Amino acid sequence: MPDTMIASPKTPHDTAPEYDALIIGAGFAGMYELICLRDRLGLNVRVLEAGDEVGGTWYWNRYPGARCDSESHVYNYTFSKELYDSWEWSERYPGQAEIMRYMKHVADRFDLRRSISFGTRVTGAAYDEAANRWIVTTEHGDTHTARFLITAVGCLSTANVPAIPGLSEFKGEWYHTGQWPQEGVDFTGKTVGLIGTGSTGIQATPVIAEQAGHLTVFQRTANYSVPANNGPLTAEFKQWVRDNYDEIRRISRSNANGQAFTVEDRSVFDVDQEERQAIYEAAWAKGGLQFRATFRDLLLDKAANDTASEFLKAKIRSLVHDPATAALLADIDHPYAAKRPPIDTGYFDAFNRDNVSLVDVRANPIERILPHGVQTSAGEYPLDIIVFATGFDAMTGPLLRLNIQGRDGVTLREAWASGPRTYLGLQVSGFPNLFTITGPGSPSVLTNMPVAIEQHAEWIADCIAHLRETGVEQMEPKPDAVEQWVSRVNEAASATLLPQASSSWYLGANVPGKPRVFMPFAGGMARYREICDQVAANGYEGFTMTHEPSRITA
Ligand code: N01
Repeated sequence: MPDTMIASPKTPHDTAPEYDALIIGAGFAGMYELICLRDRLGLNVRVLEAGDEVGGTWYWNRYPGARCDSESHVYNYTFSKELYDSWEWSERYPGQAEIMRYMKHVADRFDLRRSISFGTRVTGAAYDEAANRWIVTTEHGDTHTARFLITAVGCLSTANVPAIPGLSEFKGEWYHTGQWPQEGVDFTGKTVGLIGTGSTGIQATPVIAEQAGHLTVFQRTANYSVPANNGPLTAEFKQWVRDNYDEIRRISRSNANGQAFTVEDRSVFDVDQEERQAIYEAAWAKGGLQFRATFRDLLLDKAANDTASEFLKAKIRSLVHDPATAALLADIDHPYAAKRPPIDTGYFDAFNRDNVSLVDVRANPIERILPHGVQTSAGEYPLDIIVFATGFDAMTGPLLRLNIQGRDGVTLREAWASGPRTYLGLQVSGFPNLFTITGPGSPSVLTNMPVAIEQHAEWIADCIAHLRETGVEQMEPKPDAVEQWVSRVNEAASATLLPQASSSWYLGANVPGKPRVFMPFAGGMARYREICDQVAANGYEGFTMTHEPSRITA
């Protein structure tokens, strides 16, 4: 038989479905990137999603009390006025179930599901240099290939379950809030332990307390919280939202935090003690994250921050009846808002209930999980259910667990051994044609996420359109552009009080062994948008573009 007749055996990659772009994740980011690439650019796109529905963080985080801390009228897409007009939120802060309804509404309206493979967790992604394609492997063992790979995996999607000895022998039920069972958990009459007092633990505590026989909250780091002051939206407010789409969009896109409010342009020290107190009281009564916006120097000057911090600690002491519990809750070791500031509905009040107690696991650490409870250095706490509100391996965790391998087989884990290194949070040197929506080094978690997501998804789509128009096959950042951006991210953080919270997940401090690097860009969303636009306008400066051989001109 002549050689030419011998068929070479097919590798699984030869038969893998080929796409122009693969997107990992069908939350806010993946859904919008799909709209941008499939419907606007006409690309052949597939989204791979581990969950059985769209929704991303809202699909997984359905713990009791799960609710958005951004106000509903800014917690949505704004790319389409028709979409905006087709939806009406019911509450000031939308709950998890309502956000899921919104996301399903978007999926239906744009016919997104036909391009999404649900129940498909990505387990690996390797760059094939010769073919200039990404080969993506899923948990089912199948592969998909694409020229462009876009991660839309969120910043807070890798649950951090602490490695406490004995957990595997626990005879009761245990749950992490970020992997909550779809069918819910019945706490009725149960003795429940909740570990963690971040935004999640603070949202869940009052709701679980209402159901449980007894709830013990295990607190390692005390936290500030401002009342959400949630409630149903009035018909008048809903009309105002409808009438002010342009203005709401303009404000949220033109400030540092992506919210529909701007930080007041005054220093804490521009006003006297009495006026300052009145400003804080008004902000407390209004509720929500706006408390942070009362003065421009709250996050810049420790002395300024101390005034807010003292106000909030005094509020805790006034709300909680038992002085010892109040003292423990108010024993906060970091500046206000240096960690992501929680907002709550009845968190501190919950400690006035007879069935709620607080345990200090900073002074008396958890030593092990027993078959029927938790043991700290001070004693044993019998429990039927343990809730881990212990947060996430934030920002880098969701990307590293994809097992991404770039040029020359270098893994992302190796490239980021000392912390994440990106250009604009969008691309990584040595990983061509890989884009990371809201990646480390972008403002992401320091802003209202849909605003950050829309900017990234649109920038990436515009960039891919440019690559196709100009015959560029391969794009990746230059090492010196990455170097400069990493320095800029550090400088932006150092100009604020943010790095002063030593237990902050912004720094990776909540995960043992994780490099301590301040991960998001703290220079503000509006400034960041300008930088990205300028980079594009300057011919994507800082990136290496490799053209198709036929398109290279002398
Ligand atoms: O997680 P966290 P989260 N033993 O990391 C404690 C977003 N979010 O899920 O500070 C004992 O903030 C840990 O203690 P410490 C929001 O961006 C958004 O609450 O490390 N305790 C801390 O108290 C938020 O910031 C919404 O000392 C342990 C807690 O667990 C982010 O998600 C709603 C421990 C973890 O707090 C993460 O919030 C909710 C251990 N071994 C959350 N390990 C929205 O509104 C950890 N802890 C959209």
